Amino acid sequence: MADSGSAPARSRGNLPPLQLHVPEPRFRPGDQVDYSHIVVPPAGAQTRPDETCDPIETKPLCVDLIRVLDDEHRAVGPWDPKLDPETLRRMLRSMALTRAFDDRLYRSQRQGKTSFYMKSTGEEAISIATAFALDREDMVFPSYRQQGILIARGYPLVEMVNQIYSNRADKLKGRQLPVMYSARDYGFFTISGNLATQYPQAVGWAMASAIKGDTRIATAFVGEGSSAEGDFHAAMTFAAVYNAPVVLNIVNNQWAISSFSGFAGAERATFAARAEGYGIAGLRVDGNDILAVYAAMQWAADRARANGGPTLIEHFTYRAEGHSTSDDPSAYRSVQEREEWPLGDPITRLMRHLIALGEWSEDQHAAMDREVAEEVKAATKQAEKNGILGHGMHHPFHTMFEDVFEELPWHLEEQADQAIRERRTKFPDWKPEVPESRS
Ligand SMILES: Cc1ncc(C[n+]2csc(CCOP(=O)(O)OP(=O)(O)O)c2C)c(N)n1
Ligand SMILES: [Mg+2]
Repeated sequence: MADSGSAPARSRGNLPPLQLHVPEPRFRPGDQVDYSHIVVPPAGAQTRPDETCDPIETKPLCVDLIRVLDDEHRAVGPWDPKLDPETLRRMLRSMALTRAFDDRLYRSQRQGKTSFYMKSTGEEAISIATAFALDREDMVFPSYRQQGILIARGYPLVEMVNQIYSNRADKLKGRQLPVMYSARDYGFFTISGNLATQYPQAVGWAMASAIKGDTRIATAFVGEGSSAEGDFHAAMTFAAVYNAPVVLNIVNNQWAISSFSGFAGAERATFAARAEGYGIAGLRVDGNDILAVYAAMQWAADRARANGGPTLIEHFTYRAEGHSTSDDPSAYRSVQEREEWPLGDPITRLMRHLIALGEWSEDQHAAMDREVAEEVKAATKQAEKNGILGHGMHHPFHTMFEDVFEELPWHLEEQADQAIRERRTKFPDWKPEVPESRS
């Protein structure tokens, strides 16, 4: 038989056999984790070029780590955004509210009130700083871990819970996976489960904004794992070629479900370093330092507004919890990492900073935690009146076929009837909310 291309390996002369490198995380469950490979430069040591600089001037900032809060909890260096204490307290509260929301809704899933939930624990600074640094009119194209932006923009918590419970008040009519919010009036683009699609969408939106002569900019978020998607690179090319007014964020929380960041390229270069290849500005920032994130976001937003073009920001952080309620991280990583993460916890860091300024106290903090927990509890109780998973108080079954076509095409009409017939066979006691046949 002719050679099919699967002939056994053979040596040619003295050439070594070819090999692939398959990344392997440094530590697995039960290992003593050593963080010495994570370089944490001193806070305040990073230079801050002008927002209108040539992209190449940001090259050192793509491998460094922009940090503002130092070990004594002071804000130092040229990236200190010099925010007033009242703003800092509002940021602290938004982070605490986001964490309280996550904690309660996670428990709701365990109680069977929803099928699914995703926390952003440890990454709150990234969302909250973004919401504070951008204008309310700027458009956000988030991934599923930026609920903090919606919360900080004042979206009603009860609407979020209605969506998570897929109940009769869910504005998305139960058509989206829980946590995949959509809030046009809050500049929060529909979250998509198809990773990285938000990147080209954000760049397209930003280009349209420029074409229309508008002044609003766009921002997009992907996880470091999702940055391995083709959409990421297509978006980078468009953003660079047309100098789109967009801030492109990579949240490097070290993990993509059970895959460590090495599978997305972290062993080779920082994620921010990709900016240089596309000829755009790049920044790498301590994602657990809310002042550093705010300053980086503000810098990039100002640059975009001044027609300086796109910026790629890598937020270096750690996913403190499991990927979602369907995940058990103790199966693939060391459980101590969460406590030992060298860049600490973003809420604790801002709290200590405010205390060091004499603008906050442990007692005030404890009182705030109680307040935000009550606020979330009240929202969930209110949403529960509209129904929880499996209690039948969802949008009428037939509505799943509506709202796409002005008139339902014949094949969907058939599918709708078939679905209703199947449902009647499986659940003979089912009382349809509408006539059983649509015809
Ligand atoms: C295109 C696509 N591929 C794969 C998945 C399955 N998936 C959902 S979340 C996830 C991990 C993403 O990790 P990362 O981008 O680092 O974001 P993080 O969850 O850490 O915030 C994967 C692989 C998907 N939803 N879409
Ligand atoms: Mg990740």
